[in-house]
Amino acid sequence: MAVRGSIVLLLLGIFCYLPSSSRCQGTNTNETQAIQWLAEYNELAMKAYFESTVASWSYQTDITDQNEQAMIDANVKVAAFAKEARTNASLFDMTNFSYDTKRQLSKLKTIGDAAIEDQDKLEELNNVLAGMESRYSKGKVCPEDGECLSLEPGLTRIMSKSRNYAELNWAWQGWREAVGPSAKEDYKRYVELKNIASVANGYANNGDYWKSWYEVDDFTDQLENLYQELSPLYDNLHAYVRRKLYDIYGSDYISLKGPIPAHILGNMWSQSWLNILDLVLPYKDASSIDVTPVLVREGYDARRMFNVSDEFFGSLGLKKMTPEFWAESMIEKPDDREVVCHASAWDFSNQIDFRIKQCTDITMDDFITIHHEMGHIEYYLQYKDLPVVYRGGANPGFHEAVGDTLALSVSTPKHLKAVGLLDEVQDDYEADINFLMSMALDKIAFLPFGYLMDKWRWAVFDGTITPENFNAEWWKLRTQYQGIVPPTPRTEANFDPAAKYHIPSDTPYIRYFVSHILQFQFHKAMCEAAGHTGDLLKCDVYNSQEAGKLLGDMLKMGESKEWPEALEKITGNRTMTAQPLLDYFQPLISWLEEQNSGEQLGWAEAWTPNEPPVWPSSAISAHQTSVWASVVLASLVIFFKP
Ligand code: KAF
Ligand code: ZN
Repeated sequence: MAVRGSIVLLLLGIFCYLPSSSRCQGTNTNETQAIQWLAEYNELAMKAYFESTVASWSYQTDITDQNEQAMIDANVKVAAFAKEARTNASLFDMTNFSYDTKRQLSKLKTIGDAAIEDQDKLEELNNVLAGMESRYSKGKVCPEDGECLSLEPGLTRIMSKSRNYAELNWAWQGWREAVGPSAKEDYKRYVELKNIASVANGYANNGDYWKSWYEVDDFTDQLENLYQELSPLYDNLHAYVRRKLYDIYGSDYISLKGPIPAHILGNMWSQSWLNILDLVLPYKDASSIDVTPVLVREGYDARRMFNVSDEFFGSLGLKKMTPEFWAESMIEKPDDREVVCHASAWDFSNQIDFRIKQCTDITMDDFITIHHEMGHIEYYLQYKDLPVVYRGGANPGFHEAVGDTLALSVSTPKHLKAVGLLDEVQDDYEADINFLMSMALDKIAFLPFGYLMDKWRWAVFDGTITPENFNAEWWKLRTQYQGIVPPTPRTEANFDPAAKYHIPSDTPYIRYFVSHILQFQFHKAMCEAAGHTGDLLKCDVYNSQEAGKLLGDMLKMGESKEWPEALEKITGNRTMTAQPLLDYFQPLISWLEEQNSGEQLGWAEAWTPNEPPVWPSSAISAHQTSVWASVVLASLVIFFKP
């Protein structure tokens, strides 16, 4: 195979005299040769991407200087490979080629960071990226006494479990102090270098390049329309939760007309509010829907949680995880080395090796994340026989939606009871509202965050937001869209965007917003295929081969067609629509509207919460002791005054 491919290239070279010069570009009209060259490219690409993925895996599961350098070297090497492939793909005149040959060749002409001409700059970008990722992953917050805490599991547990305003503030601010300011200089350079790469790929800036992956001109208009359609639902959830938090934390910290302090919503970024379900549960007497206590009580470990998820995929007739997957994945946080804990799913491009890396904690949150990650692996397994250029989601949002779609079935109380993760379940209106509230705290609360992350980055890349106002503009968006405020004032000495993994790790985020729309469209379609009737919120596609086939057939397409085609294949519809999501939540929407009568929706009031007390309490008692000492001293002075 390698020899034949080389002959084709050699012939092209002789024909053009100078194989990679612009004189040769677009001169070969022979589609058979193009197809042959693509097959050759595919074999080489599998090997090249395997090598660089191995290096990245080694680094992310064992952050050392040596592994970092090996990864950078491998990235530079694979960039040279991508560049050469682009040059060779450009030799063809595709005008009369079939849709498929054209699509494959076109994909090879856009090469991401590899487009940076200057080798030093390419290496510099890789260095900047590795530095940002490792500083984020190694970030720790140290209490005055006791062990330092990393994000997973230490700080995450505090954010989800603590109801102490000051302690939450300690973890929230501590994390931002630990990983924010030190990322700023690198991030400035990162923006410059990413823009250089994107311009070299033919885009105005890196934001435009990221948007181009969605292959539709009006992508941002579509998003804005979806957002507008959903914001009334968010506003209602926000007002309801704000009232409950007001009842708990009081008027020092909550205004009923203003934004909510960002640190009391159960999550480091206020992106999911599921962890404060107990504070806002509509009907206290209905049966519990939190599986965390059961997971702990029943002695679940990471492997057993992964098995439950794998079994669900299998029940649909979808592909199960492979022996290599179980042998090589990292599903627990090692205690003998630094790793990148943020969950991810890996395709080593060799059609055999697929892995998950996750620092699993025994919680409901992580149980759902396992399904999310396995959804990525399922996609990989379904499209593994396509050419490498087509091994990706129909768009990035599709990739993010697969596992979440199945998790919509898994999360239903009836399903959780059936697999022994809930003790008892009620089946009445109150139980439905409690359940929908838990889903809304996860899915609806997420929407504005999912939208604003890349709104901020698009503006950074196009120069509308500059380093002088990185943090101020970040908080403008956080307040405008999420209706939250920082617990204490922020300045440009802070760099809070860097406290969210996807910013220092160069991972686009709009995919998750798209996914939150798509997963309800997929869920509805699969429920219909499974013969489900009645409320969408009750649907569980467990064991349905029909639902599995519907999904699997779409996944098998990879990115060989534009996404509207993939969407049509599974839903019969070519457009993103919020309707299935709105249908799913309809009972809760009506309930919230009723609860909020007399409540002022929105957060128009310019308001900031009072300063939290000092934490930990030892510091408070030290402070209080000195206050008491002064009082006693003053009394003595008065008493003994002659
Ligand atoms: C998703 C679902 C529910 C709630 C919230 C989210 C958003 C988001 C978050 O903020 O936590 N979720 C994740 O980041 C899950 C990790 C991942 O699976 O999306 C992971 C992120 C990642 C990590 C390293 C490099 C690139 C991306 N994505 C993948 O592993 C992945 C992405 C595309 C294809 C295949 C795998
Ligand atoms: Zn994901």
